[in-house]
Amino acid sequence: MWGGTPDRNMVSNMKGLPTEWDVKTKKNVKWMAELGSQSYGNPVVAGGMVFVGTNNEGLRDPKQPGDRGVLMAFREATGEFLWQQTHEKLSSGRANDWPYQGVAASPLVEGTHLYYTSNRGVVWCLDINGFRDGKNDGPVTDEKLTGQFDADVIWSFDMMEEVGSYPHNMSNSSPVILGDLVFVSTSNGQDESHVHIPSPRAPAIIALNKNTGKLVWEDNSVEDRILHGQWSTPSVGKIGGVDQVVSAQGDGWVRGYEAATGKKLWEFDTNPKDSVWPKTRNELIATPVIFEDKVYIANGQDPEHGEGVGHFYCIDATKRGDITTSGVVWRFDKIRRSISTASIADGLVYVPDFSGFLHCLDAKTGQEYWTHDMFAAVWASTLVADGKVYLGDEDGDITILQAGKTKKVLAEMNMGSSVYATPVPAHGTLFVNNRNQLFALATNAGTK
Ligand SMILES: [Ca+2]
Ligand SMILES: [Ca+2]
Repeated sequence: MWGGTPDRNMVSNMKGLPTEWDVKTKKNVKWMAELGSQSYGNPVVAGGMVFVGTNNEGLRDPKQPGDRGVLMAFREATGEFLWQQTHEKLSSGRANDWPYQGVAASPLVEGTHLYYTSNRGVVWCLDINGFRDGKNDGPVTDEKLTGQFDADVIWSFDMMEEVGSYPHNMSNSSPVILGDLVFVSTSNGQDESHVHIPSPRAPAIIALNKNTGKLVWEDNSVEDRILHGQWSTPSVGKIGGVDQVVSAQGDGWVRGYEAATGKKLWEFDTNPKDSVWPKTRNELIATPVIFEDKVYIANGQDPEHGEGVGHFYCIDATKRGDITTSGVVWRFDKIRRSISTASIADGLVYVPDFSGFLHCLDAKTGQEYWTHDMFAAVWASTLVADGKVYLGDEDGDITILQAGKTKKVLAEMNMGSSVYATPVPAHGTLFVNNRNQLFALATNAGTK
């Protein structure tokens, strides 16, 4: 899943990941697969396959032409294309489904079931083995396309139809699961006027039964106070002994819910009370990270709004009610607007901002140890693994730094086009997608 684990902490205990490669000479490049022309989601590796969202400019199937969102599946060992599911764009256009942006969510795989949100605001549950297992898995068995390259649908839930959400520009939530429930954000937001909220009664977050796709609970604490869109994705973890879903919402508040029931436990405003949208008041696009009873998150804005002031918080999520004051463990105000999710490892927080600065902070106090300037906008998040910090940027560079209180840049490799995704480790291989290609990188792979 996005972040690897339900707490979304971008940290892995994997060893032996590659620290150098060259996509031109193919050094340490195990394989490369062509995607569409824009890819904002992250690869997810499970069941011997790699899954990634993109658009349809790669046109794998001429019978499914035009601008579409696409989820593709590849064989993990070889990069062989296995199957895809495509989604035509919504007829409402950029208001709900921005041209060429494709499937922007990262999927989640549990066993043989894969869950993701399409560009049309539909939550899908698919069989990762598609029709290659010789079986059309249900309840949905009326798929029009049932070839070996097509997707086997188990169920789907249309958030626009079922809970009345009106996604602003794009639906992008990456699901998270606890027990029988799958949680997603609806992306409900403003219309293109940037004044009206067509569906103020639609929830910001929903819980579906993972087996049936039926709605179990929903919450719309945000009501008509959405600043813009809702593009954060929820996290799950045990906090103070309680299983919580943590959701960063369109009014700039983070909310914690009892996972099983949807009962709201706490809420936290990430904006100073005197801040003014859009100059100083921010939305929340980063994913909240749950670590040792705390929630870590940066606020920021849609990349189209450019750079600006931001805030990063460590929140005590064992508190209840409005914990905007009582729940602040520390805050860090030198960060700029950020859409990146933090990594917390060995007492340190690594979090980049959209202005291109990677910050290393003390997880307990928020003290800053160092900042690294990537010299390019950062949409992605850090991966910490094997004592190293990996981070990609809009110039297409992946920088590898030494993890720890002392800054040391170890390597920088260019991927050929913008990297909006976060490097994903699996079985000693690093999976990285740029805008249009998916790479499997491993030491001693490739031609040199
Ligand atoms: Ca099947
Ligand atoms: Ca089916």
